[in-house]
Amino acid sequence: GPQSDPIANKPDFGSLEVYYQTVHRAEGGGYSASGAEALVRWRHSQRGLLTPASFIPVAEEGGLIDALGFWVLREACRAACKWPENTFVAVNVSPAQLRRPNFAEEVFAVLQESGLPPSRLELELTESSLIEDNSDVYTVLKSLRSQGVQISLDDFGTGFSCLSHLLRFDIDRIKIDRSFVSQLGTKANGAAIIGAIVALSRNLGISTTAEGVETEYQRDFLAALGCTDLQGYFFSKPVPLCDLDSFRTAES
Ligand code: G
Ligand code: G
Ligand code: MN
Ligand code: NA
Repeated sequence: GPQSDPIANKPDFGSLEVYYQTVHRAEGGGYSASGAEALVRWRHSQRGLLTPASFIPVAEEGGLIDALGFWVLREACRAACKWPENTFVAVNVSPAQLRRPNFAEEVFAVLQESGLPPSRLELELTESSLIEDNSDVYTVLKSLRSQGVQISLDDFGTGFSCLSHLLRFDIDRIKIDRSFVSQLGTKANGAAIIGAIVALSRNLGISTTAEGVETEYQRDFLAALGCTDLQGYFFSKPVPLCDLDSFRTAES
């Protein structure tokens, strides 16, 4: 059934790979990497490297998303253990995963096994995870945060009733959707909306990551607004772990 051990029932994930896209923070005149987001890929023998849009919905419908999600989580935690201590790894979580009553305990087990401190893990939820008025989800999030796991709201501004989610759930970070960032420098609306989200977040004590930063203009504009972190092709595309140069230490 859906509540059985997702790891024991793990299908063969041999052709899945985790890519990482760095997240950057203004520091001492530069922009150093503060963390990275794990983004799953499927290396298909005939069709090449597939992005999640082509297989995540299938995994969700076929009941494989729990197993896939835990596989990505484990890979990401193991990888992040070798990065500098002040960095985080962000992992995307599907709504179905969050509906598992034991989800928090399962995450703690992966953290313990990998040795990654909970505060270095950030779980990215979409607003659709929070839409159903589900007290289990509330309990799961509370439990995760009580151990120091960070919770972020992905694609912020594109879903429904986002402000009521901020009222009901304690969130550590908002990820500003790239549709707003892409308007910077071309349309006034994007700047106004991002300014409002950043101001709101600061007042609530929530961090912000702007996604889809592609130009120097966008970087400078977002930094001036007080956006906490920046992510996008301007800094780096998602890359395989072996190409993640930002976190490489002298010995590795
Ligand atoms: O990787 P890409 O750059 O194409 O990402 C597309 C979408 O796939 C994003 O919305 C991202 O949140 C989602 N995604 C990427 N990796 C994972 C994953 O491991 N689990 C889930 N549930 N979604 C993921
Ligand atoms: O989880 P999320 O929905 O935020 O997924 C991030 C998606 O955004 C991935 O598909 C990733 O490849 C993509 N992405 C990351 N940076 C950029 C960027 O600067 N521009 C564009 N167009 N897409 C980006
Ligand atoms: Mn994401
Ligand atoms: Na996003």
